[in-house]
Amino acid sequence: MDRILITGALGQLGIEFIDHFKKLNSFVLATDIKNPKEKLSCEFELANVLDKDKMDSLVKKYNINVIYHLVAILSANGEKDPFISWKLNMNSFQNIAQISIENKIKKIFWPSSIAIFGTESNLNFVSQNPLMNPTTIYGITKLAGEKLMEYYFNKFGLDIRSLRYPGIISTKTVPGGGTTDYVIEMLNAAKKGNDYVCFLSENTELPMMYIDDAINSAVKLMSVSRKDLSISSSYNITGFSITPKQLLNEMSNNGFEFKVHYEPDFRQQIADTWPKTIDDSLSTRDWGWKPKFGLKESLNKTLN
Ligand code: AKB
Repeated sequence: MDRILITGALGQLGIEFIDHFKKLNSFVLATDIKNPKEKLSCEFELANVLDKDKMDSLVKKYNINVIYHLVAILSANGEKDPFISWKLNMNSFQNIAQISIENKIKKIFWPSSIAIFGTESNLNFVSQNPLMNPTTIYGITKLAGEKLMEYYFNKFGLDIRSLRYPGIISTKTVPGGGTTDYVIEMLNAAKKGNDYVCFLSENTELPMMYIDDAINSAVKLMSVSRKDLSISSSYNITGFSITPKQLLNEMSNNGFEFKVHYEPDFRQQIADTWPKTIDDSLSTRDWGWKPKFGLKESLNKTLN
C-alpha cells in the first residue's frame, strides 16, 4: 500500500495529485511552506523541504514509502535570483534523495521540464537526447537533477522517475512564475471579460499539456515495472503545440470576445530557447504514453 508524501503540495501539480490520490483512497501527506486556504482532503504538515531533519522526521512519522517531490522555482521567477533558485531547486532535490536512500523509499516522482533544452537542441522537433545547453537557472537545475537521478540510480538503486513537462494548462491555482503561464493568464482574462497583454509574441510556438494528462502520465510512469524503463533519466512528453495567436483563435471560436496585445518581455528570450514540438515516442514505446487532450479538449474542460 502506497503512503505518499507530496512536497510543494499547494502548487499547480500538487493540488491535482492530492485530488487524484484521494479518489483512489491512497494515504497522502501534503507539505508546503504555507498553510492551505481551505482544508485539504488529506493530511497536511507545514514544512520546508530545505529542512532535512524535519522532512526526515515526517517520512518516519507517517511511514512514507513514495514521494512526489514537486518543489521548484520556475523559469521566469528563477531569473530574479539565480542563487536562491539553485539553492531551493538543488538542495531540496538532494535532501529528498538522501532521505529516500536512508529511509528505503520505494519510488520518487520528480518533474523535469522542457527548460533543459537550448538552441542547439533542434527546437523544431526535439528528440529524447539532443545537445542540451539550458539558458535559464531553472533549466540548469532541472538538467543537473536529471544527471543526479541517473547517478543515484546507478550508485544506490534509487528509483526516481521523471517527465520533462511542457507548459501545463490548469486553472485551480494561480500561475507559478513560468514562461508558459501566458496560457493560464489568457484563459483567466477571457473568463473575466478582460483584455490581455501577452508577454510572448503571437507566433511563439511552445508545447503544452492539459493537467489531467500531466497527472495521469506521472501516475502511469510510476506504476510500471522499472525493467520496462529503458532510461534512468527523464522522459520527453507532450500534449500539443500552440502559439498565443492559435490559442486566441480557438478561444474566439468558443465565443470569447476579448482583445490580446503583444508586449514581449524577458520571457520571450526564454521561450526562444525552448522546443516548438517534442518527440515523445520513447515514452509511448516504454510505458504506453498517449495524450487524451488536444487544444480543443483542453479548452472545453477549462472554459466550461
Ligand atoms: C515554466 O514555464 O517555467 C514551466 C515549465 C515549462 O517547466 N511551466
